[in-house]
Amino acid sequence: MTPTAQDERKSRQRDRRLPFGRISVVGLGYIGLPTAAVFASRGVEVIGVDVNAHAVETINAGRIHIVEPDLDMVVHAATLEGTLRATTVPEPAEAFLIAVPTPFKDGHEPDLSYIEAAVQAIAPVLAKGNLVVLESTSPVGATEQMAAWLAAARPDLTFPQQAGAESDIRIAYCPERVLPGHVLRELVENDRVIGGMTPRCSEAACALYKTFVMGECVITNARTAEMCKLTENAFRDVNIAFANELSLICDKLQISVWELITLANRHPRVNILQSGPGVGGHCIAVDPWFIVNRTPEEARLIRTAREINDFKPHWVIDKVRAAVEQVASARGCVQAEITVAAFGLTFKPDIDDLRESPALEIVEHLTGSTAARLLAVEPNIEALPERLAARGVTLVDADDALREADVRLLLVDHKPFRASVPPVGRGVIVIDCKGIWDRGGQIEVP
Ligand code: SAJ
Repeated sequence: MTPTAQDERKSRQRDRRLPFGRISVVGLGYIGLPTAAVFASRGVEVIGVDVNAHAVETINAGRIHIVEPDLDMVVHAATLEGTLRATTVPEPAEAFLIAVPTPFKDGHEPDLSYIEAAVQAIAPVLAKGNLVVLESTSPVGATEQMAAWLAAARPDLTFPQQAGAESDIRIAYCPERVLPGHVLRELVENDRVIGGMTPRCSEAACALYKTFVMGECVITNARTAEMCKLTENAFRDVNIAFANELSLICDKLQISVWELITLANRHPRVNILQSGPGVGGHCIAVDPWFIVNRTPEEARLIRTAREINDFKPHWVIDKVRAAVEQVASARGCVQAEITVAAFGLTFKPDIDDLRESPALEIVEHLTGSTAARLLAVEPNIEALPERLAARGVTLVDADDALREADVRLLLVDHKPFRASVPPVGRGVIVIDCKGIWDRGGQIEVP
């Protein structure tokens, strides 16, 4: 950056009275990078930290290593402007935001090792007056645990659990709540829940987020903020499980679940979500387990919802296998002569993200559980992931799949699939998990 650009930025910061001159975002993934970029776009100097050297290089070159609409432009502009810089080694800053993964281990035990590693990385550069905010979706108590790790690493500083409002370091939990695919808009527009370890911690975090948040910044304590994030995703999971359970019931009772939900939702106080092939992504299928793990006796509904949603792909697989058998026996041929085409592989419509996708899981499982030939149609990717390609699945376009398939398996309601209902030839079976080609569920056209 030229001195002139730097001077201009500094004077802009002064003009707008930004509460923090330099912040550091630790973890430059699906949440950390957009957050860093949005802060930087408001004139804040942002140091992004990530252990992945490739990600760091890519960002410093003004490009991105993840998929999110418009993020490339914001990152490009911020690196050009000099407000965003990435590094693998933390540097001093006034505020640190931690946005690292929190997966679970065996037995759905939350894995906080990425948070612990981030804490150990920033501890040496922490200074009196700094704010540390945890954004990662976390089990209740994680913020207190983070504060304890920091206190152990820096006995020369005081923390809220020791010094209350007078602590040297302020600590808060502030969960991200943005929808993949709409991250840049939702980061700015959504309300933010801010749970400081003390009211002064909350105030500091609130001032930080107000740099770009147009929604309301609502203050609570750290535990409630942690539980709030888990509750939002568990609520959605339970509601989808309700729809998925209805889809099994309706299949048995020969009722269209799609028509049923549409009709029930006409009631002014009923709002059922949609059934599908299962629940995917890295949030809704994971976060409810953080509640179940901490309170297994109490979280019975939340656990059951998880089990129902995890069961749904297996139910779909059985449907496909039964359909293959049915077509083969009607034709008097072997199953290897039957073609199944799967429409959609991503974890939800109109994205290219295959991670934790029930559609992908179904197709992969089918490669080992049916002799039928398998085709896949996925308009949002260029090539099949190795785990499908190596097992004989072929990526084709929708027209070829429609022409060749004896069993049409609609898994994701991508826009091109929603555009029209393809005519069904004699003897073809349609298994529509999203109710866009077959509002009556599974039907056989004689
Ligand atoms: N799904 C259904 N039926 C529905 C809606 C969704 O089967 O009616 C399925 C989707 O196909 C997908 C899964 O659920 O497989 C999850 O998709 P989603 O769009 O519900 O959620 P995510 O995982 O993309 O994002 C969620 C959001 N949480 C809520 O809406 C409460 C987002 O706001 C969170 O920030 C995000 O999790 C997160 O990072 O925690």
